[in-house]
Amino acid sequence: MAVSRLAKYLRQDRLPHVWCPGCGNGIVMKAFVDAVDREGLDPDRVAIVSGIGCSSRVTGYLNFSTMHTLHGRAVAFGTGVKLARPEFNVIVMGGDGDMLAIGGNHFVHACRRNMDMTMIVFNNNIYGMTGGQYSPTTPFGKVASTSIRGNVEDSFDVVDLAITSGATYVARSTVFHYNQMVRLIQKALEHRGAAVVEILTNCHTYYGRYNAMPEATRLLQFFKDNAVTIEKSKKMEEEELTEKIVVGEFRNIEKETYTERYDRLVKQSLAMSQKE
Ligand SMILES: Cc1ncc(C[n+]2csc(CCOP(=O)(O)OP(=O)(O)O)c2C)c(N)n1
Ligand code: SF4
Repeated sequence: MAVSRLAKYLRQDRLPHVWCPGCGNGIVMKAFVDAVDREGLDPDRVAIVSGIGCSSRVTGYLNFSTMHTLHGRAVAFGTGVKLARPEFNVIVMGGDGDMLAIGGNHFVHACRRNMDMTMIVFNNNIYGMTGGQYSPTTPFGKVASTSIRGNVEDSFDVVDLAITSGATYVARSTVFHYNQMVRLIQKALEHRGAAVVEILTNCHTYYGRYNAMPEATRLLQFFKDNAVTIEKSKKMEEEELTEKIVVGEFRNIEKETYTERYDRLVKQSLAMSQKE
């Protein structure tokens, strides 16, 4: 059997993975290595950081410089890596719980600072690893193990949150839209500054089972049926957009990054102290 051109990016000795059969995490992982390959990135200059959760286990399988850190702290560790080794392409990956609940503070401040790194949010609308508790992206009314009669909270819109916080590249796709997902991750990897890519992914084991979509394919079908492009969404009424997943590139602007500003400040300070 021909070995995939992407196999070299995986730690074969760590396989098989721990994910449930059909879990979308594997699709995101493949899309990521596909994007790295298409971009021709030097694997020795790629650092990937994750926290804790099913999706965060991704760093165990990826054959780059990786750090599997603490729940919610991946963005903080990623920031440290970027400051220490600015020549690295730093990518932070994690679930909606990890990145937006316990790690929400780090997430918004990395966006605000325009930290030069890519943050990939694996949004399965639930805490998968710990048994299906609701998360900040569980939609209102949906069932989780901690909201058995329906979630009473409104959810975060990850794209809106990232844009409002200051991220300079923001995009959304789903695990059904493989080619789009690869393209958007590629653009995020190319981007200078804080890049956020939200990927809607299936946790059929918990989110799907609690919400009448117990098979992976049902959730993939949901993503297929409910995704609308940004262009199309602009022509739709607000009520028509309920439950729809607007996909595509929402923001892509150029702005000086945190590390660039810091470099400039250091150079200015050195020049000033030499004059004194
Ligand atoms: C400080 C801390 N609090 C709580 C936990 C328990 N915990 C582990 S994973 C997780 C949630 C995972 O959900 P998410 O980040 O959405 O990832 P998923 O498993 O859905 O991919 C929690 C609460 C922990 N490990 N450490
Ligand atoms: S519990 Fe959910 S997120 Fe975790 S591996 Fe299974 S399907 Fe994937």
